[in-house]
Amino acid sequence: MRKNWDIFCSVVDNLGDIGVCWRLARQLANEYQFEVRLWVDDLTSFARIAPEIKQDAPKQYVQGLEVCLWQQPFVFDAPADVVIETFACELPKAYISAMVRHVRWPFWINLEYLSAEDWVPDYHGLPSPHPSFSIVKTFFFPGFVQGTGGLLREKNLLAERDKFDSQAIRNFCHCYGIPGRQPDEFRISLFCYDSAPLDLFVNQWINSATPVFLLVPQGTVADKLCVLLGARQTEIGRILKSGQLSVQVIPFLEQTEYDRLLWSCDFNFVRGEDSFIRAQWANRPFVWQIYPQQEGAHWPKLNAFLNLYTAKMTAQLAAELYVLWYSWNGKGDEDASVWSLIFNNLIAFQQHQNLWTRQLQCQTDLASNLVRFIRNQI
Ligand code: TRH
Repeated sequence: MRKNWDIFCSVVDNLGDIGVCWRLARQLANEYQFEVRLWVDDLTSFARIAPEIKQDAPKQYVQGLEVCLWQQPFVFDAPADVVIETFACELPKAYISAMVRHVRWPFWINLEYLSAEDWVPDYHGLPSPHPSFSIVKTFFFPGFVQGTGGLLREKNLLAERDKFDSQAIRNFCHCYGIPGRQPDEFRISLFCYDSAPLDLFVNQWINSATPVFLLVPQGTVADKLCVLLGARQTEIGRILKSGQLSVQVIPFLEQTEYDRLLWSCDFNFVRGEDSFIRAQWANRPFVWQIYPQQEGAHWPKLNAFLNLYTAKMTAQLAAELYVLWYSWNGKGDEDASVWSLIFNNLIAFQQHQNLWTRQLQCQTDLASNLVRFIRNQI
């Protein structure tokens, strides 16, 4: 078996690229005992989700793998047995030349972004010949259905989630100064882009029939919320109140701690790619804010996921979910009371989520699919 893996990650913006690469790298190193090198061009972003990362170290060993700063000039010894180019980041030319010259060509995988669109199973696994060299790379597409590369899911993730009981939730909250739950309180985590229609939702939560407790990791959205609630500045830990709504800004969490936040809440707002997947493994009802692209290119992707996700819902429930998700993604009616649509049907949404998560669990996870793919090539 080929045991050395190089994963290349270029942080375009936000944290999804490094979020996915870090997860995959750890899984390959810790569950398969491969020698993994993760090349990253932005250690500052990386350190936000993994605080043990030293931002000035060109090379460091963290959690069972080697993290290398991808910089110019690109210095390396030899290419690995398996090379993963993530999200179409361009590998250094010197590295490609070394791959071509190598006595045994490395397997070259292009790990793509997640999409629920119909074409994904047709393109997953297709070869892409290099325009100037005879070496070929293979497209690897994550996905929600048979015939795709599946989703990232660590071996023990679901068992750990199930062990995370009410005492564990209390301990977690205690660590971050989050107060214990009031009996009828509804707890929400919020991770979204600045473009989300916060004021629309905040008004509905202020006037909610039930107390709403919103936990928001530090960042520009947290700042915006504090302004909306009349605070002069953001203070981590302080609880702001208005009507039925309480808001607490918490520190930006280490990546595995973020999972625990999702498990501690009744409902999660997530975005991008990685937190979107984690919300599904958390098995709580959620809303996804998709990464907005130019000319609305993200809408077909959002619709593809919604079609799949609501396929087994009643028409009424699906219609309500569409209204909420469209509204959160910026295509809503300003006056609509979208939150109550969801809130009044929480049990049905949770039941549906149980079904959906169980369905996803039947798929092989992405790392296992990758390893199997490489083994089958030999
Ligand atoms: O940061 P994102 O918006 O990333 C996006 C998407 O990946 C998108 O597809 C891509 O094109 C764009 O980046 C460039 O959202 P995402 O994918 O959820 O990544 C956030 C990561 O941050 C994820 O790994 C979870 C992690 N996280 C923490 O570790 N701690 C936290 O407190 C929070 C809120 C998130």
